[in-house]
Amino acid sequence: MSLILPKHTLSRRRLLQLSGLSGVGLLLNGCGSSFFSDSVGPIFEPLNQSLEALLLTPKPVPEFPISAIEPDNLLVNTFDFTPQIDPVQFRLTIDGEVNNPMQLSMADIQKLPLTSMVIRHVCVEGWAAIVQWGGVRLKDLVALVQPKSNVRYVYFKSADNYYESWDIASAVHPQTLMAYQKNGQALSADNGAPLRLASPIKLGYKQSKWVTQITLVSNLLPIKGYWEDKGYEWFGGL
Ligand SMILES: Nc1nc2c(c(=O)[nH]1)N[C@H]1C(S)=C(S)[C@@H](COP(=O)(O)O)O[C@H]1N2
Ligand SMILES: [Mo]
Repeated sequence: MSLILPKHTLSRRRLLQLSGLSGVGLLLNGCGSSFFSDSVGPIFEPLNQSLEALLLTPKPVPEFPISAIEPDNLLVNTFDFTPQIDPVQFRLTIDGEVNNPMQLSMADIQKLPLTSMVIRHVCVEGWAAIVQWGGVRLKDLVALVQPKSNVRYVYFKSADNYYESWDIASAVHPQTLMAYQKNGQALSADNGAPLRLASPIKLGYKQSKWVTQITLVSNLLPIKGYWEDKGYEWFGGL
């Protein structure tokens, strides 16, 4: 498999073991490293003290039943062009102030636990839609790369030159996903395939499509986001 880890290598079996654990267990189970072999031990250790405190307090946003999905209401909102990305060639880079930077294929990502949620997507241009998103919790990806304790922000780079930045607490919220499914089907190119952000706690413009790189940092740069740098509010909370 093509999971690339500079220091540690996850076998397919280890990834499957990992996928059987709940997200909370993955991050907070401090005795995990004695249970698993040394090669995967680090990913079962706590993220770190300061990030754990954030994980204990997130408020879950109420979700909708499947019957509430509004399949026609999610308008495609793309400002530049729609990148056509080969899902087999695609690699998601996760780097920055982390101990284990990684490049993950879609096959790697799809071995991690799948979370599905029905939430409202809200665009500041005046429309909203109830959508089902399926994907991997961003916090599970963050745990894999072992962020350093000073990490406070996350940058997202997209294949259409769009870019975004989020606070770490919102990024590791249990309902913040890197989604590869919409309304029960594989994500389309228009909606951000192969991988996009989806979260009920942020406005539409924060939810980058075609994400190719996730970078964890301790400080925000002067460049914050495609719309933020044109005057939109940075936090973009819902
Ligand atoms: N890379 C990228 N991500 C993006 C955009 C974009 O133009 N490029 N548009 C944003 C806006 S304003 C919204 S409302 C949603 C729309 O998602 P959709 O096109 O899947 O409905 O994507 C967001 N993410
Ligand atoms: Mo939007």
